[in-house]
Amino acid sequence: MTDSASLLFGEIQKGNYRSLARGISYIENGVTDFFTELKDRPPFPGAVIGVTGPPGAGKSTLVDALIGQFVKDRKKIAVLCVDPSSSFHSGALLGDRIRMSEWYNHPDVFIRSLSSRGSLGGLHPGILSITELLKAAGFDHILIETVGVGQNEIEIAALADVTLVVLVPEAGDEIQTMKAGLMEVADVFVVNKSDRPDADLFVRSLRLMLSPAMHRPGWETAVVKTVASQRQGLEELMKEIARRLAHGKEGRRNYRLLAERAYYLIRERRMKDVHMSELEEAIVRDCEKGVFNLYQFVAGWRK
Ligand SMILES: Nc1nc2c(ncn2[C@@H]2O[C@H](COP(=O)(O)OP(=O)(O)OP(=O)(O)O)[C@@H](O)[C@H]2O)c(=O)[nH]1
Ligand SMILES: [Mg+2]
Repeated sequence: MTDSASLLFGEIQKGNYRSLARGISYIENGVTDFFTELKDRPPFPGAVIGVTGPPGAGKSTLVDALIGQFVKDRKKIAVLCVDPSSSFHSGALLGDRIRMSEWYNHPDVFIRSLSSRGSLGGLHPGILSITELLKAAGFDHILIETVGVGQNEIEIAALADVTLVVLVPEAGDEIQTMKAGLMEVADVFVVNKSDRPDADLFVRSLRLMLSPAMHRPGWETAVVKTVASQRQGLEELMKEIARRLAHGKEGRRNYRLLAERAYYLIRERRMKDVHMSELEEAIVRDCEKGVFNLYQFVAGWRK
């Protein structure tokens, strides 16, 4: 596999989209993680922009609008859409849900749906390597859309150089109980659907809520109003994204981010040969033998 992986990687670096699609499938299916290929190269440029937020907040509409802006700036854009609600290979179905069809055939745009693999939800464990592959293919920006439920938004923030959390004005009550996690991961809060009443009120209470955090060093969360469906507020949002990408995360926040990525990758590599189906089969065998002790089972696994 190593030889063919490196050949495939070479094709991907030349910008061959078919090879890229194949490479991503290889990572998704655990055929290879391109570790060797990625290890021996200087880091690629290319920035990851995470877009997360509650279901229906307008993430896809916003991503669609952002693609337009980036393409206008002559950037190459890749989009990964992650659907945590469906595990296994529902990629084709997912395609219908995203409203980005006008970009599917654009030469500078690559769109791919990913399912989350683990039965406990969360992002696909190979997603970090997939973003590296996209960088290798020469994409300037990689947008990752994921619904902010469970652990997703925390994981996405570890992968992303800039994290946009998309909210809607109706989230007025929600905001009081908003998970601390969501507050911490946001570099930019996008208040979408600002054509709705109470948008300004919502922005004010959001800013009020953020103000104590703002006094912490390295902490500066922007709030931007948009109407994604009408392409409004995009210039300001683009400016905020560019500003954050130019500065990078500051000091300790950057090291923390890298530590989280390292943790993610180490976990992925360590868990590589642990498969749910194999565990289940072994458990069935043990249970049929008599009393089952989970700890004994784990202690004895692949010893
Ligand atoms: N009024 C209004 N509607 C919007 C706006 N942006 C998006 N919508 C609509 O909101 C609905 C949901 O938009 P999506 O972009 O699919 O939202 P999403 O967050 O990607 O949804 P999921 O991926 O299912 O979580 C669609 O009907 C959009 O047309 C906006 O700024 N104003
Ligand atoms: Mg969507």
